[in-house]
Amino acid sequence: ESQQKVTQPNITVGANHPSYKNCWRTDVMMVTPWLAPIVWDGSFNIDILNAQFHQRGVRIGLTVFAIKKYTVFLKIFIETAEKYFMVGHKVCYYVFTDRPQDIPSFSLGEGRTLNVIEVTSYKRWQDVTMRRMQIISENCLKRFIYEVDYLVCSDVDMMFAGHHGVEMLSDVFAAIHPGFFQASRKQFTHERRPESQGYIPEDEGDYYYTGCYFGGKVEEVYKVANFCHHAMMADKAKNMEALWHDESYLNRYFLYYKPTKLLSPEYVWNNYYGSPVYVKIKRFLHVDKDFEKIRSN
Ligand code: 2GW
Ligand code: MN
Repeated sequence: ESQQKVTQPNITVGANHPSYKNCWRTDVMMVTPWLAPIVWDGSFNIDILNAQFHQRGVRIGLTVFAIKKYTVFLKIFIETAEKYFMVGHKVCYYVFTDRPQDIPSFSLGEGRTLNVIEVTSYKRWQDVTMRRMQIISENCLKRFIYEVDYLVCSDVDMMFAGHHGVEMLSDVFAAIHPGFFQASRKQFTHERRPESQGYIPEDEGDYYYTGCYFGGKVEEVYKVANFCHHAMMADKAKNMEALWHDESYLNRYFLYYKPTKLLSPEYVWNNYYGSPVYVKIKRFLHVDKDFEKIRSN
């Protein structure tokens, strides 16, 4: 691939909006080639967006799975979500767990509710993480469609550390994996076996998206989750599993059904990747986990 020299645009033409200065950056890509915005700090005016979403009375669901020992992550997840996630909007948490008795009670802000939904666990951890897609898709039809407008689907071993507001929302959105936002296409860890339903050819792939945070309108999330679940089942029938499990199938989906908005790695940071200058704010962090302890049965 030829190295393209990116020239920094100087935005002066047509920049009439009084607050445009706080809504444009020239050091990072702010829009995909298919014209989906990439959300970075300094790319939006939250007051304008909040007014728009309040006008529509938008309801937002946040799904999270806490199966087996992963229930320990829930406290910090919910407590930090109360501080940073969609503050001032209507929020429904959906906690899927096999241990409802281990879910503590939380004091929630106004307009926010938490629903605990019991699900069965799976023996293999790969199935625990992958089956989330099946459960999400089923609940889209059964429940979410009646209760919320947008859904955000997250890993539980995370903590909110900065604003996550309605700027994220769009028909269907994905987050750029923090380990790959500066990587070239050939470095993306997509599934490369053509026999797999997660297959992405070497010369395709737009970004490497993380499996730990995605969302959109309920009907769009249904399509994402339903595709991923069926792709997994088709592979399973052939005794296959994509390299990064649900994340691989998610990347495959987004290659051919492109997200309408992308979240910059600010929205899913991992301190393992340090502090690059582009990342002005780390809004969401992977919590360190003792792998041995937390992943043993
Ligand atoms: C247990 C053993 C090994 C791996 C996962 C689990 C496990 C996961 C579990 O016992 N209980 C549980 O509730 N989970 C859920 O699955 C939980 O919500 C957790 O956040 C999610 C994904 O597992 P996690 O966070 O351990 O995997 P990561 O952080 O390495 O996740 C990335 O890769 C995964 C696929 O391998 C997924 O795509 C995930 O979305 C990615 O962030
Ligand atoms: Mn995780």
